[in-house]
Amino acid sequence: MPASSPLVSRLLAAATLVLMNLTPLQAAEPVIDTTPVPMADPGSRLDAHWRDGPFMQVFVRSYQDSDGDGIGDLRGLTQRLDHLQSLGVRGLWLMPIQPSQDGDHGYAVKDYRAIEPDYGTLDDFDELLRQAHARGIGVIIDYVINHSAADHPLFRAAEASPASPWRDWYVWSDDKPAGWQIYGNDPWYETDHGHYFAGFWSEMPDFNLKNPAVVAWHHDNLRWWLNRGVDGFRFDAVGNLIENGPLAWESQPESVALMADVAALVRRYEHRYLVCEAPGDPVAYARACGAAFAFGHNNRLVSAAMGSPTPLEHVAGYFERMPAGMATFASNHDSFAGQRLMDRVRGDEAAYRLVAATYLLQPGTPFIYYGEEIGLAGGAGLKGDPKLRATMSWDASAHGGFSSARPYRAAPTNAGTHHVAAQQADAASLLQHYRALIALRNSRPSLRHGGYEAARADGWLMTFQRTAPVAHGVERTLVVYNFGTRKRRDRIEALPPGATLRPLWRGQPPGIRTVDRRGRVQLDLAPQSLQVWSVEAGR
Ligand SMILES: [Ca+2]
Ligand SMILES: [Ca+2]
Repeated sequence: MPASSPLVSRLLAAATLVLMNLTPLQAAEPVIDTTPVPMADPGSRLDAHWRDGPFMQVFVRSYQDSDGDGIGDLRGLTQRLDHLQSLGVRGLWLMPIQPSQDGDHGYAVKDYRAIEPDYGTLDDFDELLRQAHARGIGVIIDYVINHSAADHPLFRAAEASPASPWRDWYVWSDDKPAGWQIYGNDPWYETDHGHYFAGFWSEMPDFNLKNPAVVAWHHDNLRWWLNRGVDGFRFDAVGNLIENGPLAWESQPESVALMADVAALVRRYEHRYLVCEAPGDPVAYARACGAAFAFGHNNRLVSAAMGSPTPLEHVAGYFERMPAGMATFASNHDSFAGQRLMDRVRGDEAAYRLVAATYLLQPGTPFIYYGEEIGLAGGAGLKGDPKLRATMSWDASAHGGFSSARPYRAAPTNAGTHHVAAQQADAASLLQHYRALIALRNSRPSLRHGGYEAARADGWLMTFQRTAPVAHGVERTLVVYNFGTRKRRDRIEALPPGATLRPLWRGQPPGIRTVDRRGRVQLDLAPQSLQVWSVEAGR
């Protein structure tokens, strides 16, 4: 528009100035909804014990494609719930299901209250919840509180102008701060207006969790999902929430306190569950969150199964030191936690079975990684984390039953021989081993959530007892492993004198044993084997 006079020109300039000043604010208004979300618990259809597990960790993108685009989705997962139910799984952990910038793992979240379009819709999610609950299975979802995607409208607004009302939702510095190194990288990234902090990836800027408005908004997001009926959360990277300096960024007291507040929020809802990922300090976060992953235990367990007796002492002693709420696992979606179990044991299925039998019968809440129950190896031709996140293998058809189309990612190297259909038909398969272990665990309160006593490792022998109060007294279970490759005869001690032992595990010799008056019994153990006994008081 041409200016016809100096006055009009000045007026236009003034109007433009007003518009320029307003633009950031006007643009900021619709960026996100900050209306408080009050608690409205729909209740729980699950009994309180669903939280004892075991859980199955599912990467939706690689689990089951329902619409022929080669990408796993929520409807596909819903179609596979019968498999999970028949396995005895009581909970699912879904890696992030919100729209993401990465278009893969999902940890770069673009919208905290929506579903990744590749995965389906909120209606699909509600249906998954209904169908899972009808099978006695709870569903927890990943929640990424530490950072958003750089493409999140909040960060784009914060980045656009230091005057943005969202600027303080992220971590900024005019000059590049010195001395920072996180996982080998400088976490400060330059923009046209200062440097922002991103601990994991330049495209995942850290939220400023010292800003109470940010924390309040995350609490609203959590209530939004809980009000919808989700059964809880797996919290990502909780050791990295609040940074106090280049030498004080991991597991700061403020981060632990922040998670204790989240745990209190989740606890107000019926039968919900929260588990935290904190490899640097699992114990502190197990106390704050109620549960945290047992990083380290997985590695020692694998080492023991692969022939190192020293770690076996640590495996036996773990739950004498650690809270019972530790979430145990053999492997997960991150390569820093190790390769898929089949690759770690280099195809030794006897070792594999021992690892499963240990973490499924010890205390803690077990998390099985999808495909672990059929012994899937890493993805063919893949490296790094994608190798651990290959497609699920259901049957012998063209794409393993995962999809009718070419899958977005390669199948596991052993998908041809390791799939659900084949193992379903084979009584001696790994799948039946998992099913039997889980059935045993689910059938006995002492194994599901009981105490841990008389743990001992002696060379290749490991033994412990589990106890729980039941209607008729105390249920006691004796568990004995021979991790060695030779048979052995061992005297197990610290049992109730005169007790009767009844066999519970399908692979052990039949017959009843009697504990002597000093509380001892002699057992013959096959190589790389497990025995589980019901210990019943003598008369
Ligand atoms: Ca699909
Ligand atoms: Ca942080």
